Amino acid sequence: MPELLFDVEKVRADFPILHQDVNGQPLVYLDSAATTQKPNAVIDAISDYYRNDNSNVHRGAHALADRATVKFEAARAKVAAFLNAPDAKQIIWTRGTTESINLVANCWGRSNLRAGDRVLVSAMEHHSNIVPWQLVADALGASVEPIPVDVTGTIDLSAFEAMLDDRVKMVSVGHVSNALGSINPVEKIIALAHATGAKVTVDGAQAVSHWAVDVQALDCDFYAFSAHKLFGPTGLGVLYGKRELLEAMPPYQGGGEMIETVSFAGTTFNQLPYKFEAGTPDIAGAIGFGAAIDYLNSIDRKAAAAHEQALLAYAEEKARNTSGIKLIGTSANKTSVMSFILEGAHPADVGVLLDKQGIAVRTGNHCAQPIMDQYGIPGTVRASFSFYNTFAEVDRLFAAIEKAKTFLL
Ligand code: 7TS
Repeated sequence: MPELLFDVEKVRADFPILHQDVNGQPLVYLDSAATTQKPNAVIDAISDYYRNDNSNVHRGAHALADRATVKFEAARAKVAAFLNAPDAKQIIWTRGTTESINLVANCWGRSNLRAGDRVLVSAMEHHSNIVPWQLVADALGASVEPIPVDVTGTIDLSAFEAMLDDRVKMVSVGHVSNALGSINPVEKIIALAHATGAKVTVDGAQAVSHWAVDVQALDCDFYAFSAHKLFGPTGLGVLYGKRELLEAMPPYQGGGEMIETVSFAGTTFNQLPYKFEAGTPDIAGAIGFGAAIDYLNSIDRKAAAAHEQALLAYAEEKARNTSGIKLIGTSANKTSVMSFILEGAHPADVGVLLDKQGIAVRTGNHCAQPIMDQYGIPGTVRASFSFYNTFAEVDRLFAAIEKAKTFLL
């Protein structure tokens, strides 16, 4: 087993859910790409908020409303600092990555795309970075086209460059593929797209939990992610956008909070970010997410990332030495996602047999059907590792795979 460079037992103590038995065995949670587990700090922040501060934000002239508003806006400022965004006003709360991308597709897309325009997405996008663009493009007579991905799961940059022309108005790509783990060269994609006048949306759902993303260094136009994949609660997401683009975009959901004045003669809209936040937001979620960011800032993130990479290398080495396993997604640059098939067995059956041994993985097409079709498979078994996983858990996974093989092959 590789040498430990990160105090994994110390961080595991912060995650209460990890300490339980499932089907009579200690839980091995290898599904962090679907959602990460939550540290005590997040669980406590949410319960403290409901115990002590619960109130609606921005509208009450009383102490609880003030406290709730201060904590809610402090969380937004924490996200801005986390992404190195120039201003917290450029951080819009949404329900998740999916809603963030739908917001860009509707608010930016409907006012900027015309018939004949092209939107490029990679062939390995999550459905939530394909379908919102298709809905808007279909309504406007624009097209959504896939950027080719090679057999290792790596974007073909020269093919991408060849696709660019002045009809390409938006390039929307994942920072990291959820199905394969490939880290996409978004810096290069952004520079190439900007050179031909296209805007770039980055789906950061699978990136933010692994390293510090700097939206100004990237120079992306929009960046989307979900709190629940970053140790925070479900039901909350983030959209960062460049100020001039956000200012120019009309809102797509109307209601309270997003307006300045309402009359039947005409309505004017609130300033950023509230223009895009109709209705009562997920206040407890935002406050819980603020605690998640504080938690992340309290650990050595570089050591955590090195630990995740060591887990991946250890697991993939074992996979290469296990008969019947075929790795799907072997790009040179990957996050700690190991997707594989067991030849001769359906991924869903493998998943059930692993679960029976206390091991949680995800099986299926991972909401990335086009790339599964490209591989000619219905789906994979995906083990995704976070910094709270151990080498012993990787050993448990492979012992469980050997046992599953005796039933399946
Ligand atoms: N984009 C990527 C790259 C994702 O991995 C996901 C969720 C989404 C968008 C959508 O995020 P949501 O929070 O709005 O649902 N991915 C996964 C997954 O891999 N397993 O479960 C959810």
